[in-house]
Amino acid sequence: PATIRREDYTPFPWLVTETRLDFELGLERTRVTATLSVERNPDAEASPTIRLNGDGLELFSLSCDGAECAGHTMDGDDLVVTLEGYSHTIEIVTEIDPSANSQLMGLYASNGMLCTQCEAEGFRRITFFPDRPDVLSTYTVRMRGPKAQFPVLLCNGNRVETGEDGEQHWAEWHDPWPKPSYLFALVAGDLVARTDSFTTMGGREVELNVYVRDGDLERTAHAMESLKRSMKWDEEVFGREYDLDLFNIVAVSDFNMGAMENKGLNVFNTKYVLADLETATDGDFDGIEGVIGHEYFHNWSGNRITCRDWFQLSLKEGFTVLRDQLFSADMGSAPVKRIEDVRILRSVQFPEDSGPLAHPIRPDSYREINNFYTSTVYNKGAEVIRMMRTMAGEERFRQGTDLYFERHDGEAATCEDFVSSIEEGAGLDLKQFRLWYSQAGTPKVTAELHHEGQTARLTLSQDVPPTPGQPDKQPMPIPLKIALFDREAGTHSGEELVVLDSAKAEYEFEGFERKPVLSINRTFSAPVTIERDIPREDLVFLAAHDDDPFARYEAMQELMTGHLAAAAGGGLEEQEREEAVGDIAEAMRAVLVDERLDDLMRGELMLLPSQTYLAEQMLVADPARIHSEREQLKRELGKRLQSEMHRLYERAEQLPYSLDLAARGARKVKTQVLTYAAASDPAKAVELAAHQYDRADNMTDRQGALMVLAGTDSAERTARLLDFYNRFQGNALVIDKWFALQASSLHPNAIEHVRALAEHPDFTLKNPNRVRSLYMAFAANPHAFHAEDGEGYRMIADLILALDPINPQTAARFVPPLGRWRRIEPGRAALMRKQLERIAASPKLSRDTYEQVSRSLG
Ligand code: BAL
Ligand code: ZN
Repeated sequence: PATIRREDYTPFPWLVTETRLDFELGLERTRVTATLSVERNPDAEASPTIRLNGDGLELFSLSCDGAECAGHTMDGDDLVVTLEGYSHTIEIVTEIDPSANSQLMGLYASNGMLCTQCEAEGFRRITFFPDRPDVLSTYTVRMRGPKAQFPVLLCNGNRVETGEDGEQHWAEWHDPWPKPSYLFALVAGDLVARTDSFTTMGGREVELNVYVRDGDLERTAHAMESLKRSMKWDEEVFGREYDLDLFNIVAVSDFNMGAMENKGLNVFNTKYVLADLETATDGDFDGIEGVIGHEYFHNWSGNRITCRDWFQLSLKEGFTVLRDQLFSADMGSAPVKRIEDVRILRSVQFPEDSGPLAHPIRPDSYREINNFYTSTVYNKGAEVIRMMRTMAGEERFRQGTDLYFERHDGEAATCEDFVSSIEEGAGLDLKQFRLWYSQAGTPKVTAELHHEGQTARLTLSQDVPPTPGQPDKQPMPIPLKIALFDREAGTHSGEELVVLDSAKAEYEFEGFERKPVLSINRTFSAPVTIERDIPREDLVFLAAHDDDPFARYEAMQELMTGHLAAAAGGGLEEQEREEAVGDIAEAMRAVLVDERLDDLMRGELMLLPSQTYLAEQMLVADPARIHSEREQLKRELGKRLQSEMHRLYERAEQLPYSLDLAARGARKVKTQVLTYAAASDPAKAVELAAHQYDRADNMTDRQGALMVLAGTDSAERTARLLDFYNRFQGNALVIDKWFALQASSLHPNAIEHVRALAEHPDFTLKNPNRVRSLYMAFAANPHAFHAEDGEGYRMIADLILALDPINPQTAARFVPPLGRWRRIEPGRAALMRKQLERIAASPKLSRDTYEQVSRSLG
């Protein structure tokens, strides 16, 4: 497949001023008539032809200005039409079979309804069109179909006309906002809606609908409340007002992504819409609020201002992730939200950045754009913009974003446009900062603190590691919030922001009688790793005293990571181990009994670093050793802190269910205590977990208990798994949990369980949520995935080969776990590589999977 390069961008020679689409709807046969009004683009080089992208389309008929076209050819899947004059009307008729569309890109059938997914290049599977984000057009869409089958007909914008004609009915929609084809959406089906309204700051009354299948309506209240909160928040914090009289959300169960921000008609994975206390965990509630916010915020950062080309994806995604993170922080616990965001970054993006698939947040080339909807583009992209905000301060950053929205409204813009706007609006010099857009790799900052007389001297140096195609890197500006603590007083005299913009720099701080304790990268002000030689007692001090909650969490993590990496890496003398575990236990004891801490934060501080994060600390990791050391630490902590944990559990158990932060915190620490008990006293853990399961009046408690039971070899495990299945049979999202709990369990036979579950009648390769619930959970379960004989790798490779012909986009998402082979010990690395080679040898790989596998082997 051809490589597409950022530097080759040229504007499209034609403007598509109006697009009219007529759909004759049917699950198995939908006829699409597209009428495009085109005229020459004065800002582009003239062309004698217009290229209309297609993907697997059959051309039924074609006309230009009501007559035969001067000429046309097929170039691969694209239709190239000769046009001689300045402006023309092209009419194209295609026919598609939505029921055969298992890729879930373009127009497809899901449970008897029709829906679309067009980002990035799905529109070309509906009709021939210049399917690129810089071609903006005004759409009028008429759809017609059997009323009984498709009582609800939805599209972008406003409904302007409806009518009936025997058993058929039709609706016409008009979207006044010019948009790229990737934001087109159509839904037709038997749906019901929760309806509400929102009055914007300018007084516009907006009708809000959340459409779901009959029976799901009761589970849409949280989604609707989240939507209203998002609309209000965006007005207050970013000054952004909604711009149509209608905002529709539709939930579909077969969906590749989380959701999609189509103009005025967001299409959502049911996972991010449906929730009630019996079927959704606290995490699910948060996920819904975050994703509803994210898609809504795209209306400005994505739709009103879109991307010039797909290399600019982070322009809308990085910025919108930052916006959703800030929104969620304002709606709940800001410190806990920050910790969760950093945990995702470190467990998904850092490994991406240090592996064969590393790429800058604004990539330079791709073969399949679907492969670049990555944690780097999204999460690191958000961190990069967050750094600008940190350097500018909130107020000046807002001036920057105001300027961006004002200057580029209605345009297809670039990352450079965004940076220039922030630079000018916020009054920052971002010349060197632009390197964050072009250089891949997680910078490593080394910090050394010396003390002499009254002076503390901090030496910082940075190293941006080589990544594929980028052997040499330049130093980047790295904003680091720091504080120097007096170890006796337990306080510091103020936080400072230093911006390290050279390979090495020294900073002096006066007035320190004793060597202070350094707290660095507070709030995770920069997406870097920090290397420092810090005594364990200083980490214990920070874990108890740091007033920045993130830094306190970080100190706990560093304390545990230092020990586990040393233990799994080279082995430890018994005495060293004893001392390290003793220090960790004391720090954890302080966390368990600290009355100033809320339980949500306590739950964070109790978390052990993940295996992925630990593996990331090592040049070459042995997953089995990391797993056993981590389990051993859990066991030790569980034993040593048994009575503190018991008291915590008993206290937490008293709180009745509510969605307030205290009750959520209580649920979080309860399950944490169970995980420690499972390691230190399995019989007791089984008893407690079974009790928690049986008494549960909410999914958070029930799932937490079942997760712990799933890792045990007990009769209680079997009974509760069966109960869970029977209780929720028919509820797809909860049955997804049932699959995932078993695939991610600590049970020694997890791999056999996954093999058996793949044969379960409820398992299907056709539904991405189900596939992910079984196999993503499995690939993220190190002790099962990294089975010594390579069976886990073989199973993932088998899945990729089976799924690729059905849904290549989802199949390719399973390649990265195998692509980590260079960072795994040689025996397993060879087995991982062998599976990648086996996939590569398959004669008919999709462009998606081919690209990921070849980069991973590269
Ligand atoms: N634009 C794809 C889905 C999302 O990021 O919102
Ligand atoms: Zn997005």
